[in-house]
Amino acid sequence: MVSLEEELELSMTYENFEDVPARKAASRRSVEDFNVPAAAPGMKMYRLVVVSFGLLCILQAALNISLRLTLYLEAGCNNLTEERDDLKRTLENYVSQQNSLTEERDEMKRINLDLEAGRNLLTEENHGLKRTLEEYAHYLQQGWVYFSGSFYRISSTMKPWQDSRRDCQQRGADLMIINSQEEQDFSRQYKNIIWIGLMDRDTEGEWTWVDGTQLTTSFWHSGEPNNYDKRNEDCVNINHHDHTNSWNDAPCENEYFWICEKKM
Ligand code: 2F8
Ligand code: CA
Repeated sequence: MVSLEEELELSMTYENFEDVPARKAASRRSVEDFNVPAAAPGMKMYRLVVVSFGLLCILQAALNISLRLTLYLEAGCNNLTEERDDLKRTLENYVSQQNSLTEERDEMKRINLDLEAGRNLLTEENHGLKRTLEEYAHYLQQGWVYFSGSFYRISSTMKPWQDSRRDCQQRGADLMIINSQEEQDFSRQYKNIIWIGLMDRDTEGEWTWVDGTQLTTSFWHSGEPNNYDKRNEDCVNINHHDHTNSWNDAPCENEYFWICEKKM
């Protein structure tokens, strides 16, 4: 607040009074007395204007400050909003990248599983081929001959049909089954009489192969099977090698060479 003395001095400066000392004295008295009005109505108005001006200045300053503060806060707020939006975009990018990476990882997992399955298949196939190769090497070393998917072996001794068959079975094979012209032609290269895996021991006249199948394609020699002299000719051999049709029925107890077949 402005003191009375200060107001007086201000009044003197702007209003140019002649009797300054007298007024100063009067003013001091008014200050000292307190109860006595120190200024005239013009002075009051003047004071009011000055005080109002001061208040306006203060108000102006406050408005300036608040305006600047508002602008400052608004700018800060805008910066924060931009930063927040930037962070949001960055976060969205990260999430998007993470989703892409997750998809890539899952795809790689699927490919890996497929590759593993393929490798397992190849490994199994490889083992199978190795076993087959070992088996082929084994039969070739034992003197077997390969023809059209089977190995064949001619015996070096003669035996009845049943013993001949047993020998083949002990070698993991059976007596030869002929079911094509090619096989029939192949069988005729051996010039001895040889047992094959065909018989009608179970039912007379019903010719059956050793794998249980019925005879369909046959290569009987002319006049065969004849159950010659009613001697129970229940087993079949290759007898007439010079003929395409070379088969003959003969008693199973007869001893002949034999031919084993191992299907591969
Ligand atoms: O040993 C039995 C055998 O004898 C002859 O063949 C050599 C008979 N052939 C003919 O009679 C034409 C076979 O039928 C017989 O099995
Ligand atoms: Ca016969």
